[in-house]
Amino acid sequence: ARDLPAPEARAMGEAETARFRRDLLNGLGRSPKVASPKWFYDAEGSRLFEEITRLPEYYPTRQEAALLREIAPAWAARFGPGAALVEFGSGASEKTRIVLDAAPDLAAYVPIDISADALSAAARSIDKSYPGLKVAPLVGDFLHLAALPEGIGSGRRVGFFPGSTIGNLEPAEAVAFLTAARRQLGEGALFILGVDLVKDPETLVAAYDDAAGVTAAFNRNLLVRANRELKAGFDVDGFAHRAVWNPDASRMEMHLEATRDMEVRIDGRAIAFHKGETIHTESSRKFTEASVRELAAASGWTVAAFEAGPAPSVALVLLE
Ligand code: AVJ
Repeated sequence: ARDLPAPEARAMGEAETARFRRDLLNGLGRSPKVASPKWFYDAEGSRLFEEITRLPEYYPTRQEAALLREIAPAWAARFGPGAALVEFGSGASEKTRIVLDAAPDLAAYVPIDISADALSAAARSIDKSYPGLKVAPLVGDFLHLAALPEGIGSGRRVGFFPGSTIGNLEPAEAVAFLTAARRQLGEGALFILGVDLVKDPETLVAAYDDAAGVTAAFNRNLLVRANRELKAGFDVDGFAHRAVWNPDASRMEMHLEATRDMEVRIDGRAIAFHKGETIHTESSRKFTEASVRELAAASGWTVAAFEAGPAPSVALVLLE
């Protein structure tokens, strides 16, 4: 049975727009200019991301789903009776089903997502397929976690954070998030973490700069969204998509590069771009087993299992 999202969820629209405006203006006021990848995911951005996950070059989703299918039964056997699965940044929930299918004794599922629309669609579809499961969606930024909903039972809480979304966070943010999640999930918690692994730069760059241009559209959609929601004046075609491997920070970076000098007005403010200047829109950190173990240790978790799949490799990590 599904709890309807709280009525506040819809009213959050305006506050969310205000946060987007403040955050974007703040990021564009810096040097070098930055924007947070969390603003990619309006309806169109979420649709484009789903399209990315089916691209031949974008291996992480496919590789992770295959690996999860293999290991989910063994890991689910550790959940115990009446457990609750808490998914951070739930999105389209195809991977959720792999875990739910492997864990028939699960009592509750708590998807958390910043997009109220994506969240209620996903919650509805899970609710339909798993009638005995209590589905309790939570609208919000999983980085600034509200309390877990009531009535999700007293079993073990299992965090679920697949898709290498942890790679979007700065190292210190990732530690802060995993530390907060551990506190929030409480005594005896488990946490299933998906990470992408370091590999040859050609494979990595292709995954973020696909031949069909879907990732470029996904990146530029940030400007489209700003134009629509903030009445910003971006000339979207004046920005080129760039995907760059940064070996020192062990991360893929996406940038939007101004192809000429220009001035963009947002909210009465004029923001100058010179030709070649970029907005750094996303970092996707790539891990090694050692860097995952370091991250876990710094966050107070123990690595109970580390499973890497076949090339192009991603890994799933069970934390306790
Ligand atoms: C959903 C954040 C994991 O970083 O690979 C895909 C987003 N960006 N293509 C990633 C993304 C460009 C994706 N995450």
